[in-house]
Amino acid sequence: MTVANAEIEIHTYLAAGDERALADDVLDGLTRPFKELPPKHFYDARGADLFDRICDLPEYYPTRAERAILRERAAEIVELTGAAEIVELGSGTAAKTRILLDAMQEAGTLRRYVPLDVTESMILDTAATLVEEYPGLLVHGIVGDFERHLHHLPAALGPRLVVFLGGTIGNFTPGSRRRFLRGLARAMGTDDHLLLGTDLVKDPALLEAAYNDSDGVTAEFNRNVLHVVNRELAADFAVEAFDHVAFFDREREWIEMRLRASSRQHVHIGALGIDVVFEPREELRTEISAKFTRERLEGDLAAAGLELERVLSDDDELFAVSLSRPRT
Ligand code: SAH
Ligand code: AVI
Repeated sequence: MTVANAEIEIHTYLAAGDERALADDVLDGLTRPFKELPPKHFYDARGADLFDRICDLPEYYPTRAERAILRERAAEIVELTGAAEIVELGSGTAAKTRILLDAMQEAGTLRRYVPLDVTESMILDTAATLVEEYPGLLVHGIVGDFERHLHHLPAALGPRLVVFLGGTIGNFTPGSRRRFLRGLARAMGTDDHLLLGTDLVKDPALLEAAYNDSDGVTAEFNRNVLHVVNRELAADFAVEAFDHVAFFDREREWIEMRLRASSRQHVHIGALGIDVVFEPREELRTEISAKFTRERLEGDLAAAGLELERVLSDDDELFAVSLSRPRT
């Protein structure tokens, strides 16, 4: 643990770079018949910067739509929940979270912010900035994996709003998504609420444009995982030999991102002592981003033991933010 000052506590549950977890995922994912890596490895400092740039792209509507919902409904959310603290999973730069923190400050309930993210620099920067912006705010930052470290959340200081924004829940496959939500519901108290951002099913052309931006930022973000593997595991991916692919799977209703080898690739992964071959046009799946209908959302929350209280959407119904609480 690092205690920076009286307001800030930072707890780290990942070893530097978390090479071990990356090594396990790479060994498992690149030796399968259909190669795959989990999306959490996009987010080193460069990946986090690229994601920030994605959020500002004209094609990437989720951030704007979710921000509009929060601006419109933050006061109502705070009144309904009486939240004294926010626990944020995959907090990133906490850009939209400030809308909620402002509303809590306005209501006089704000005591603490508990961000949890795999990217240490994000947690450190956010903690330092927020204690300046909100005098008296306590920050308990957790550098960790929300799939493995929820049991390290501190005891609540009062009614808690657990926020999981950006549609990151869509990056789980459906079974893991329900398992994760169930674990989350169990970690919540009866006075707590979950505020969950979910991207909605819509015109495939709009969806596909959001993941194939004209500036190629998403392509760079996608390829970043190969830079991470090269650096952390002494691998020699020829990064530019992999093309960005993103398409909407209409049956499963999710966006799928892949990297496609433009020619035969032979990759040595030094830290694992293995060699991996990609045939020409062979693909590596790097992310799914599930899109939701009201039924899917209700089904997932109910299966997790969460009772849906509100579904808030933007004028164009591009995105939804739902409020739910553990069923008693
Ligand atoms: N909540 C922000 C950021 C979304 S990007 C927003 O709405 O804009 C996804 C964030 O989740 C990144 O900051 C990434 O580092 C983090 N993340 C991804 N997988 C994670 C995991 N398994 N555990 C913790 N954080 C994770
Ligand atoms: C963080 N997550 C919800 C984003 C998404 O849309 O699935 C990550 C992303 N991938 C490509 N663009 C943005």
